[in-house]
Amino acid sequence: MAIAKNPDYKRIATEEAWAPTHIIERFQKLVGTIGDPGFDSLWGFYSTSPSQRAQQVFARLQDLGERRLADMDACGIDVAVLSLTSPGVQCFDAATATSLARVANDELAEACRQRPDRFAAVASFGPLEPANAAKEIERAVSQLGMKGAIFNSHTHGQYLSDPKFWDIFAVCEQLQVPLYLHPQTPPPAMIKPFLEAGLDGAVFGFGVETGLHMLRILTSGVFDRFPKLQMCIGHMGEALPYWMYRLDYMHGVTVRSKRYECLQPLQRRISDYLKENVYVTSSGYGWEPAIRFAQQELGVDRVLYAMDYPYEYEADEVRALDSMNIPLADKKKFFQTNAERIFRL
Ligand code: 1DF
Ligand code: MN
Repeated sequence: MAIAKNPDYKRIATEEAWAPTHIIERFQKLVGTIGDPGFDSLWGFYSTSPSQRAQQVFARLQDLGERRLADMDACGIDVAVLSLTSPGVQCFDAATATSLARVANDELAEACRQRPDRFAAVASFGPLEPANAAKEIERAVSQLGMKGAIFNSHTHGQYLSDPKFWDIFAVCEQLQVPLYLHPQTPPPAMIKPFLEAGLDGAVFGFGVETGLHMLRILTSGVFDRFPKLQMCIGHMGEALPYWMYRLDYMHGVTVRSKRYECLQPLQRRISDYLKENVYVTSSGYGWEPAIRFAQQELGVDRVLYAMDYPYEYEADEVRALDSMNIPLADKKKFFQTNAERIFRL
């Protein structure tokens, strides 16, 4: 049975994946050619597996019309904040990534213009050309009306903690739009023990890789340099909220011991940045205890809803979150008003 609209709040889902056919075809051609076993595992599966999961994800990803709207209606989702699916343009060479990001952003913005009542979007960019990436984010936000930017963790094994990428943080801070750190598979240097156990994907590898990336950004001093920058991470913060106490303690003692040249003192604690510069979405988490923990430790203004369509399309999860035992005012923040404020919908 379809989930009805809720009279008290809109449901805004904030990590919803899309991919145009031409980019999926490029993914298919890239499998086995770029020396990235994670990419091969992920896109080898989705583009060739006869399983129902792969077939359904594959079809749903490519739809920005009736099918997607019907699926949103069936689960009571009022608005989807869309993005190009992982790894986005980051599996391509630098120049291809820059030009494909522009094309994908134009396509996604057009879909949002068709259905401004149902769709909003965040912009892709090619991190390996940081100046062009910043220009594209600026264009996407100020000319296309996109609501922020998104990247899918490492780019050919590189992390945005490296200052050569910091133009990207600068433009997001300056435009006052959120920068969403979305998962992808661990890079070649990390993936072997994950892959040999079948744990490289969304089950665990994604979270480890993405939590690591967020932590590298935090410890590199990005938020001391860009104190107004706001980032988003999915999957209830990729486990980082649960780590906060230990991160504060061990990061603190490690820095004070001067053990690593690369680990310099920060102005605030790790947990302070997580509470003041990071939003957490519930993608892939139909689980009240985790959401309540994040709300308690980060604040109810920092935790917002995401479904992770089409990778996690479960009406029962919407029902479970709808019936969370929290004040209605907090539920409205979770489903609606936090997203409206952060993405300026
Ligand atoms: C999967 C999950 C794939 C997520 C995704 O993009 C993705 C998956 C390719 O289950 O294979 O975005 N996710 O965010 O959990
Ligand atoms: Mn996702």
